[in-house]
Order: sequence, then C-alpha cells, then structure tokens
Amino acid sequence: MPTVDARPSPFEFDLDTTALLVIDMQRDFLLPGGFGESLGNDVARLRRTIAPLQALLKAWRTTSMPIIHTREGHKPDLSDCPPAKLKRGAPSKRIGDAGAFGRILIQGEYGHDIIDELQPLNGEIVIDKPGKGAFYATELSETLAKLGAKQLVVTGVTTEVCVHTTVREANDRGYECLVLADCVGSYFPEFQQIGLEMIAAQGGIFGWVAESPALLKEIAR
Ligand code: TIU
Repeated sequence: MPTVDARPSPFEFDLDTTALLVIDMQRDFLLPGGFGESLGNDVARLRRTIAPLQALLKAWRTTSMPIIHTREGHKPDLSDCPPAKLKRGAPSKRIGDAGAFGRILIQGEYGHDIIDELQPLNGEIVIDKPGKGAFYATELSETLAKLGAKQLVVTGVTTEVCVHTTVREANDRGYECLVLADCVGSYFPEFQQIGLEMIAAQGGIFGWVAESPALLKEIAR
C-alpha cells in the first residue's frame, strides 16, 4: 500500500478508495480586494496554497481517484443562511451584501466561484455548502458512499474554519483524513500552526498531517 510520511504516523492509503477534497478555494476568500481582504485579512497567507494545489491537482488528475471541490455560499434569497450567520460581521460586510466581486458568498456570483488557477475540470464534483463543514446540509456523504471512498486527502481554506470543521465531521463518520500542510491556509499564522497540531495530536485525534511532496512521491510510483 502507498504510505505517506506523515504526523503522527505514516499514512497508508489505497488508490481505489481515496478522494481528494479541495475546500472553498473561492475568489471571495483568496482574491486581493475581495471579501476576505475587506475583513482585514492578508490573503497572501491563503494564496501560498495555490501553487502546491496546482501541482497536486495535476498529479491527481493522472489517476482515477476522484476530486471533490467545495464552495461555501448561499442562495440569492439567503433562505439557506441561518439568521445567526447572517448577522455576523460588520454591517457592510455581511453575506449577501455587494462586494468587489458580486454579492458576497452568493451562488452564481463571480466571487463565489473557485479561483481561475484551480477551476474544476468537467466531470469533477463540485459541492455547494451553506456551512463551514462540507457534510452539513450537502450531498457529500452520499457522494463519498457512491465512490466507495474510505480515506480523504483534505486541502483548501481556511485551516481552522472550513478545513477543520470538515475533517472533524469526516473523522466522526469514519473517514481517515490526511491534511496537507502546504495545501491548507489560514489568515492567521498561529491558527495555521495550532490547527495542524490539533489534527495530529493525541495519536492523530482527527487525522494525519503531511506535506504535499510526500504524497506526490507516492502518486508518481
Ligand atoms: N471556507 C472557510 O473557511 N470559510 C470561512 O469563513 N473562513 C474563515 O476563516 N473566515
């Protein structure tokens, strides 16, 4: 079995039962001048994941293993956005308000879609999610069951929010998750570091952590 050098222990995976998750690599979070930056964040901290993710997607696409992209966002009428989530943030920077790239985190808007560098190819799965976790109120469970997936390679943004929530949800559902440190990003360096430590701590309480070259080496075999 392919084995990736990972923390807290080597991660063994089966090429037939592993899916790649790319979480919320959306313009609203990653583009300079966009929603993420308008909240005072340094988007460069997320953009450092783009090149490693491009390399990972390129390699993964040479295999028959599935790729699932997710996008956080809501319907234009906000009927799927809990009032408590809508209330969050400064009055002019709420979900559904006008942003530099369309209404913020609204399906169909330019800013809601995935950045050009990581656009899904035809046939790749895209899951729209209203929450931080990719399982909540989505078809992800059914999709993974249909694919026969047992293990997940998890990438995307942000490490401590949507990546963490999704890994926790996946772990509780019995999936083994490998999180790639260079392919996940946080606006906060300390959250990036601690977020990854929390996953691998206590014998891998939520999963495993590795760098993408260690996985690429195994895919290339
Ligand atoms: N995708 C995701 O992580 N959504 C967020 O709102 N993240 C923040 O860090 N704000």
